[in-house]
Amino acid sequence: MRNSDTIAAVGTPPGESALAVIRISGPLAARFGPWQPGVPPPARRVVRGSYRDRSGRAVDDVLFTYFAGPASYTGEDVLEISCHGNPFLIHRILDDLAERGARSAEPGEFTRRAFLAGKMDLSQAEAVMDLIRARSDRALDNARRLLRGELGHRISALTARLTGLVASVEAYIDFPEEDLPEESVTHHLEVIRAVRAEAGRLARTGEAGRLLRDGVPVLLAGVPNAGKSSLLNRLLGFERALVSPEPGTTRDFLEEPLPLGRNCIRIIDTAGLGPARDGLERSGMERTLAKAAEADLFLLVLDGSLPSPTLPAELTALARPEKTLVAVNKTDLPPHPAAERGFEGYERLRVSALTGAGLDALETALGRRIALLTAGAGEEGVAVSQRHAQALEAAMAALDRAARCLDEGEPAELAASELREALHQFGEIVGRVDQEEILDVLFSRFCIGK
Ligand SMILES: Nc1nc2c(ncn2[C@@H]2O[C@H](COP(=O)(O)OP(=O)(O)OP(=O)(O)O)[C@@H](O)[C@H]2O)c(=O)[nH]1
Ligand SMILES: [Mg+2]
Repeated sequence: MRNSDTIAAVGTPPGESALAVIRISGPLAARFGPWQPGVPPPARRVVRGSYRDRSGRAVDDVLFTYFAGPASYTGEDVLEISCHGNPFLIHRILDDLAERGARSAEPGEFTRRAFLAGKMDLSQAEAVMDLIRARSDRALDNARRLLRGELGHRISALTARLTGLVASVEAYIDFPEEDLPEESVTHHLEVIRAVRAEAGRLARTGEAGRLLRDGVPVLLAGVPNAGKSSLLNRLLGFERALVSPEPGTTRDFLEEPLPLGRNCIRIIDTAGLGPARDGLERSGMERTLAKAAEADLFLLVLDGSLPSPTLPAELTALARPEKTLVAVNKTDLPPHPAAERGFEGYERLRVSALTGAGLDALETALGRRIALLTAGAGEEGVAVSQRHAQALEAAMAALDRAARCLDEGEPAELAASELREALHQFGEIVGRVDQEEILDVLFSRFCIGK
């Protein structure tokens, strides 16, 4: 641990702002306030004063808030300085702090210290980042539940049950000549099944967790000129994509976040799919198909004034009716009698990107599909991350192996070692496993100042 040093960083975004907050954590924190040397600073009280640099010059009128460790975010002495949000001023203060022994913090270093001080478990530390990055109400709710430690509590309950089980299985290791009695094997298997079922319920929320955190990817697809980019612009409410009467306008895909009710989607505009006239257009179409493989929801856009098109089989194989809405566009024009042929079994909506007709109904339908995709999060109360889901699945596999060992009368130590592996995996979720690399990877994704 490197916690003997003092770190400093600005916790507010770069650029001009009314206010900026500089955060300092470590043994030197109190030194940068306006207090007389030797007098303990008042904790958790806002004090107005001048930030004076090492030569005693007043740099800015600021507010100081001091938190005496361990009752602080990091568990160490922390000083927060609210200054004016001028980038030069902030630099001047940070430079001065560095000169006086408070080095620049690395990304996530404040939260890392909070974790190492036992202020929060790893799932809560990750939730800090989820909370900052949440792009929708539901993602925020989930981050708040994780931050309160709900996942940690459930993992602790599982860990407690499994620890009891390991103890009772290990009691037989020293007596290899004795088999585990039948009724205790039955009981052990029951506990394993129950723990596995709970781990499985949590693991299954990983999919909803991914969609909540990243936003549901919704792919706009169709033949050239159907009006995909026009529809994207309409849904976003601004002219994000180029639109033109020329087919083949969009070549590269475009992606934008779009809040939809309490959720957020990532809407992706793509190159139209049809006979390519040149290499560039062909590359665009290849990109569309590659993106299609990652999409969770499709919005197939048809031109209602033309006969219904035939789309490439690679696309229709992915855009199954349960993952797709068909938007029959250009309904402001006279409809073509064969416009709606094909696409049986697909939910269809009639829209006009030009006039905006049918857009509300389209948004409602999208919202309904997204609610279905992310329903798992609501049922379990909390949606785990991919990292958590992987650990849960590894734990489930170890529990299966442990159950097989017990069932087949294998030596007790084999079952015990599998159960320990499951415990280890649960430990990784909350961070009871002390592994520097995991921490390095996790906290490097944070922003500086967190
Ligand atoms: N009348 C009418 N015209 C539309 C509508 N939506 C789009 N258009 C027109 O159709 C043409 C093609 O629109 P785009 O949005 O560029 O179509 P696209 O599907 O993105 O086309 P590519 O990028 O070439 O694949 C433009 O001239 C649009 O103005 C609509 O609802 N009604
Ligand atoms: Mg386009």
